[in-house]
Amino acid sequence: MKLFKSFVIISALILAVSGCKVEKPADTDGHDLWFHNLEKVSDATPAAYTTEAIARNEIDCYWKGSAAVEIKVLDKQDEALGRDGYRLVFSGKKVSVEANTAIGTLYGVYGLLRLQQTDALPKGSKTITEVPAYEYRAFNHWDNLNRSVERGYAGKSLWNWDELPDKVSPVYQEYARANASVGINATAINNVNANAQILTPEYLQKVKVLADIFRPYGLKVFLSLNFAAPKHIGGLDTSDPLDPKVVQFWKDKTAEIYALIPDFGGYLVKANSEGQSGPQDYGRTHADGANMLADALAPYGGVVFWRAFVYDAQAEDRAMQASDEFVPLDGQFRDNVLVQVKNGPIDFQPREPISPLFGQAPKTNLMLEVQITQEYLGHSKHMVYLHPLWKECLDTDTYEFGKGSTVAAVTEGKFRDNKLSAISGVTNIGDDANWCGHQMAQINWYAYGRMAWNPDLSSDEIADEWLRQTFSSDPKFLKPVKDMLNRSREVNVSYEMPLGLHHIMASNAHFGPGPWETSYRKDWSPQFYHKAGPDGVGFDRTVATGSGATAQYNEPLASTYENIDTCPENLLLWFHHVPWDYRMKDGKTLWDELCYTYQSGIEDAEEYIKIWEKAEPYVDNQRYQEVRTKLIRQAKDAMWWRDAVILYFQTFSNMPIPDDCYPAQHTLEELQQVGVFRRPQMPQGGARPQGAPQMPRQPRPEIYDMLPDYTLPGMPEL
Ligand code: GCV
Repeated sequence: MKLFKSFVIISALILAVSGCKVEKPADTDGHDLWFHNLEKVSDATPAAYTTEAIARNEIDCYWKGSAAVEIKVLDKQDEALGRDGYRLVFSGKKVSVEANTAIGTLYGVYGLLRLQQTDALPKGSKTITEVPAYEYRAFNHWDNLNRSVERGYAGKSLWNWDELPDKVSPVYQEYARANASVGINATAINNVNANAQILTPEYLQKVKVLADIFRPYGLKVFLSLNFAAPKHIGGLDTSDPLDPKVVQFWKDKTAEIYALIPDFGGYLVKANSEGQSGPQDYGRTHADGANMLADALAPYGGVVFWRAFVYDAQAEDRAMQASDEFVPLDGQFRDNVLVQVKNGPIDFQPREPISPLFGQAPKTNLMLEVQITQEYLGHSKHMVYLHPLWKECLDTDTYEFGKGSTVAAVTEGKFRDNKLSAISGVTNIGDDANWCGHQMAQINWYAYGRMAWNPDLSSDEIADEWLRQTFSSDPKFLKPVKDMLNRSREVNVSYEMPLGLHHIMASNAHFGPGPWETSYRKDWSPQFYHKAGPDGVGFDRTVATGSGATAQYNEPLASTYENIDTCPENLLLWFHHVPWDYRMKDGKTLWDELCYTYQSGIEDAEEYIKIWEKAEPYVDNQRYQEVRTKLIRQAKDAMWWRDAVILYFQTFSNMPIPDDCYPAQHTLEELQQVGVFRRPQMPQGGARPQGAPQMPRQPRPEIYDMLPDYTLPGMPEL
């Protein structure tokens, strides 16, 4: 008996130890996104292509609980739930999904399945109420009609315009379902650098097919419009928003769209920005342009997302321009216009302060635009979880209406009578099998949706949800991989643009370092932003000696940024021009701090590889290998960034790289060659020379062939 007991104990111990050995999951290309771990319990198909039938079918196919699930559109409207909110009532052997609308119940069904998949179902009776913070939770596709995607790194556009309207890809429905599952309810399907062709009858028929597919999933179509469409496709000789013919053109066009798509969302507009036409071409204001479109949409309940991303080459400080142009227009926009503001005042850099406009236009419906595609954060080559970046912006206090006027509160409309509210994200989706180019970039799609629904969710909570649904809930996988994701934005800042440096990437492709580059437009030139010289580095935006941008913030932010001693060090070089030997709070010189920050970024990127290798047993081979290959590349790119930026700055600082940092592997001259092949150097501020080549928008595939190879000092075995 004793012997038997010992045998049992030893066997249990062996089992416990070999418990580390998990069964290797089957390979996947990642196309099933965060539905990956949903197990089918039935092969039922929806009874009809309606929201109600889809909601029922999702439960029939995937609900594993023993409790019966009732899905109920409330007879008596519950104001607290609004249009999209839902309630999950758990009681005994029943779960009730309740909402005011069918789409509310569908969100509730996805909410319930998420609780199931993340081991978060309540044990006893409980009621969970969920109401989205924003009315419009929008996607912006920068997809062109030829299926290229501006700043897209995941293949071609999903929309196959040549095949539409006759041939319909199953991907369109998969896309709508994925969006509904995280609450995204609006999608502007074409590039803001818009081709007016999208508004022709031929294209509108194609758009209608997409809208019909998206409708049961609660996804409204928006169109980006070209402000010059009256001239381009309307046969008019002007696009002046105050010209009656132009007003009529937009009224007719809008009526034509609503006849095809009764729940059409509205227009997204980039006007008088980066060469796009706009009301200013006719001496009119942004408000004139936006209001004219808003009036055309108003009878149908449509809205205008009017972008505040404006700047021109002559300004002393690009960071000030959106405020300079839009603050004087505060109070002039119609109720159904939302002014769409990028999170920072320049352009989706790895770190920016908030756009000051969030705190300066109390009478305007302001909405936040974030970028999900990683234009400046390593494209789909680098693993960067972006929620911490977005959350930093949402949580920043503008102080506009006193303490607590965070960007989230302002954009949610907490201080306005008009409760119209919206948020936009520039997608990272293409026709790649895994949708996003990088398996780990799917988290940014997921996180965007969850954030748009609930801006209070933490990065950690969202990463936890996503990893459990997409990979594994095993703590040995979950904890280290989640930690790695949570740190990844800060790591990216460390190896690309630390301490407030910005816009020092190689031009055009916006990939890799290019601090030495000049451009025929000074505001596209990295040197314009870092201003490195023998006296130091950084953009002086103080009122005392610089551009005065700090004054665009409300107190106490303005003085905090103005004063070098109180300015957060992670934005130091954004607001100040700082001597190389300036003493940082930890006693190091600015130069050493820069070197050590880059060094930490490289070491962290190297550590990702080790963490991922330990996660190997929990991940199918296909996704494991794909991610590992990209992580190796990312760590090498971190070295590349460091070498390029530090060696270039060293020509001004004349200070050594500290001995305990990795030595440079390549010379500045070698690295500058990479740049030379990518972009001809042009005199700063000069005009584009006649016949100068128009450089490609995307990185050339051979970029790594031009780049000398890197070894990773912290990873000798690679
Ligand atoms: C769609 C940046 C990007 C452009 C983009 C623009 C915008 O400048 O590089 O590709 O154009 O932002 O947001 O309109």
